[in-house]
Amino acid sequence: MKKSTFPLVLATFLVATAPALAQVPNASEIVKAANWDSMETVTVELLEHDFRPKDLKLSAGKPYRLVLKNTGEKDHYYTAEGFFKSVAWRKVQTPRPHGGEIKAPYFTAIEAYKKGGQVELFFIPVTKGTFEVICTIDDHKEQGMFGTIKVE
Ligand SMILES: [Cu+2]
Repeated sequence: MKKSTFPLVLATFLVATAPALAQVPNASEIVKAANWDSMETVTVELLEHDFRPKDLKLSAGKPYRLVLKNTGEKDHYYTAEGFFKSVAWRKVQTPRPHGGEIKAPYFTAIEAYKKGGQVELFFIPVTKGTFEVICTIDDHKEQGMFGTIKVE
């Protein structure tokens, strides 16, 4: 009985995850065409065990700088894989003057180190919807490190 239902379960899983595997196809054109002078900065604090604020509301087509600042005593992740694959990425950077930047088609997880670690995400939301964000370390999600990013 269990054996015969397995392929169906697997097929459902593949269908459900398929859209999340795609990335924004024309991301570089979207990034190039955007007016980055109108960029809005949104800051999220990571600490034990919370994201502040927990829920973000962003506008599709608008350039953002999302600052993730870990003010806690432990390392924390800001993992929003579905969201990260649904935006046009410009870059991810750590602050000047001693930081650096990374450009990639998309990211799957972002970590900010304890006691002041800061990572800045530059992107334009493309796909509308509500995406989950969690910290994947130990039981941090169960302790309260979860939230949503809503794109309208
Ligand atoms: Cu955490």
